[in-house]
Amino acid sequence: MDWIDIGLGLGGNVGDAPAAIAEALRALEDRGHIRLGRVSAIYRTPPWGPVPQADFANACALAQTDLAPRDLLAEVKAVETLLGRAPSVRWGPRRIDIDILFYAGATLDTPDLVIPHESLFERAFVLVPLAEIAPDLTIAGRRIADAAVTIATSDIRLWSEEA
Ligand code: PH2
Ligand code: MG
Ligand code: MG
Repeated sequence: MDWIDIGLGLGGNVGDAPAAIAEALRALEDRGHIRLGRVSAIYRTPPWGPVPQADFANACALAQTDLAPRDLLAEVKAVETLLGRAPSVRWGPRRIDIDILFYAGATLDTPDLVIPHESLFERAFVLVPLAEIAPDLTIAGRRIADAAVTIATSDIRLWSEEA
């Protein structure tokens, strides 16, 4: 199989979240099925969704994989488990979450895997890091940098900045 361009979104808010993102990226690469390209900075983002919880660390990565979409999903889940992600409520706190944002130009709509990611364009915590590393990327006909300016991003900060 050829190497396919993909995008990953990473996030976490339990323990040292930036360290978890770094560890996850290292594990994905070490296991041999993902080659990392550009990786964004780590951002501090307010929790999105119905669950009140701590701020998240979020980042995005461009990469290539030799796995088919379903095998890639299994691979990112394996790395989540490796890092000690425990079962939690939907949208609840987690040590690490690794989401497939896009898989080349593929579209897939299944109960456990939707590509492109179904909430990509609603989430500043995805669009801001993705626009940093791939402003001209087009997903589902929309340029990422253009999509990023249509949503509220003022509460997203670099992790390294003071709160
Ligand atoms: N992930 C969630 C729920 N809410 N909020 C932010 N800021 N970042 C996330 O990664 C996140 C979230 C579950 O997927
Ligand atoms: Mg997620
Ligand atoms: Mg997920």
